[in-house]
Amino acid sequence: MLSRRELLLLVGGAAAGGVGARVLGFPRSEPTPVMTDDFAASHGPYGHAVEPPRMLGPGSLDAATVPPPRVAGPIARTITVAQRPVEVAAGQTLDAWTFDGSIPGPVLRVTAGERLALTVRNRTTHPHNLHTHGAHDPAADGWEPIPPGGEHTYQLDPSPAGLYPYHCDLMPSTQHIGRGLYGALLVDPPAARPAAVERVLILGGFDLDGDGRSELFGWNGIAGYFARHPLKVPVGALVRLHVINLVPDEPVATFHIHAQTFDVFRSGTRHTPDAHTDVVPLTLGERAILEMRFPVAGRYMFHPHQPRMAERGAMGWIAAVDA
Ligand SMILES: [Cu+2]
Repeated sequence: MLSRRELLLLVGGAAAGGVGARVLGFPRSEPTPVMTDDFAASHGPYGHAVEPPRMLGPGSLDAATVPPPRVAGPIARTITVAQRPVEVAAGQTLDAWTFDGSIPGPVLRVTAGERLALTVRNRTTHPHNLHTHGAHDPAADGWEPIPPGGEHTYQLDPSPAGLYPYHCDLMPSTQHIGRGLYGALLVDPPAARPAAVERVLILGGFDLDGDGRSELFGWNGIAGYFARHPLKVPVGALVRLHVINLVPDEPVATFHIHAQTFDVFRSGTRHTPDAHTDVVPLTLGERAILEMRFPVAGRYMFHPHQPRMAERGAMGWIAAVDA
């Protein structure tokens, strides 16, 4: 089976060698996709308006969704910034800037207080950088541009334990974040959190026509993906979702789940829940660790409670299945 990156390279290669990096229109003047009778007939009453790329199947987004295991010691990573077309929905291609070839970039994971040596190579024709949220040496903050062809190693000792975004921090952010330069940094507490099924969900927006406003939205880089390919978790297990909002052009998004409620750990920096609810608001760059269990097998819908986002690709399902 092809990895997600291989799939994306195939998609990108086909676009580059064939029709070129076409940005297909979904202009903002177009109405939000409407669920017509025909649509409902072909998709069922819980259908979704945006289809993911047909080459993607179950597991294709695991690299962005399933975090790497916790590591107790120091970490060294190299990330390459690359420009390439990415099919973010069926037939919809974004002329993307990527960390390591995909949107979002790789999930980084380190234990609080341990060294994260992060080398970033810029293989594009634009300046970029990699800025991490959280506390660290200001000299490694990542706001300075890395020129085309250049590279820089950030020496980070991330703290406190929590969930942080990383992203390119150059202006205009609507482009540098909107075209895909973002990812998740998990900073574990020295004493591990309780064992759980952990998943990362980063909400992004896709401005396909370059008008500064996202026309499509998606979790982990692909619109419509989790509606077609539900996130599967075992019935009864503790599920820990690391949820980040990186939609650059909307003031706020929410994470909402149907048929269940969850504990909210805002930014994941404290060990007691800040709230227990079913809708959590997240401004740009804001994030939360959400913990829940699904005692009954079935499909639990999740989406931002902003209809425009849910209808344009950010609706999905968690499927609780018997282990
Ligand atoms: Cu950038």
